[in-house]
Amino acid sequence: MLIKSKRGWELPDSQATPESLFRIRRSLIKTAAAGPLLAVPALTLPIAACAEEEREADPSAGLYPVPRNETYTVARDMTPEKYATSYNNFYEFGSHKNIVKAAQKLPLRPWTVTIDGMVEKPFTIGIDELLAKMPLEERVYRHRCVEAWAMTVPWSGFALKALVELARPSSGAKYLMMQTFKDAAVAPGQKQVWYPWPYTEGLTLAEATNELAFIATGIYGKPIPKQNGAPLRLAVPWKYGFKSVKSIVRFSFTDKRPTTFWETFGPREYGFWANVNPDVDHPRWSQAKERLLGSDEKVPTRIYNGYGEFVTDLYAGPGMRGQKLFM
Ligand SMILES: Nc1nc2c(c(=O)[nH]1)N[C@H]1C(S)=C(S)[C@@H](COP(=O)(O)O)O[C@H]1N2
Ligand SMILES: [Mo]
Repeated sequence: MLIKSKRGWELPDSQATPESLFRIRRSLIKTAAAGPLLAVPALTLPIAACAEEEREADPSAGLYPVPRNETYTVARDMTPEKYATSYNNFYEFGSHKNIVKAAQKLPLRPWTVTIDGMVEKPFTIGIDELLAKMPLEERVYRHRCVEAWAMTVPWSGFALKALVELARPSSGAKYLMMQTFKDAAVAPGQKQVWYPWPYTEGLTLAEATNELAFIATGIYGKPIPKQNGAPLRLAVPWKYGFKSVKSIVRFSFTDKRPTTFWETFGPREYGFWANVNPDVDHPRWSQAKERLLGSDEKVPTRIYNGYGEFVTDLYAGPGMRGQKLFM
């Protein structure tokens, strides 16, 4: 059979994915023969089938829609809602794109967020109390996955800076670490022991307080669906999508750079900074173009995903010399 060799951006997403570090996985499965890894393959676990109309009502529904902040405009069509809410990356619920049903197991309440580390006084706050304190607005942002698919969506939520101010970090804090919940009874993907759960991400404090850094609590004028990271997820549109950690339960301030989920899993391919740059290829594919969800049109990718005017200065200092800013 003749196999046409494809450019990276022509690869189906199933190939152009972090999960295609299959070598590691295979060798683990081999060594674990007949062990728990094989006995409980995540994809065959029963998942809670749940039709749209049966879905749990979101207690925050009354808060939306919220006024749009027109500072952030995007010169391309909005992705139709059905694509943005049905083609997802959420490895806790499966290492493929079709995780909507599995994600319905995620409980919306009670949901608490812990703010700790280098802060004046650590505290835990319920999501509804947090939502009541934060200035909610809508922002239309581009989203660029490292796998080379992209979308344009209206997020609702609040500036991450507002949460940093609420947290009152001490002067020595340099980074903000953010973590997803950990509960393998809810998220069968977390039984895949070769991943470094819980999903962890981080930003410098300068990045976290940049005006673009956003905590999304809604999408398309409604509460954010479970598959998109309910009840709160990060949106940092100048970085590859994997930085935008979902279903956050912990914000921790620290003076040490956090080691992140994908960086731990595949350090040769995924770094801490992960800023979008069409000229810096992924080791296994080109980043020059992106595929728009819905139309499947291929369009050129832009430096910092089109947000250079907001973020270029973050990376200009001498401290950035030698940093791998684009992987
Ligand atoms: N906890 C968690 N957060 C996550 C992921 C994940 O697997 N788990 N995937 C990331 C990746 S790779 C992308 S592209 C976006 C996808 O967000 P979406 O499904 O809302 O489009 O979520 C990011 N946040
Ligand atoms: Mo991604």
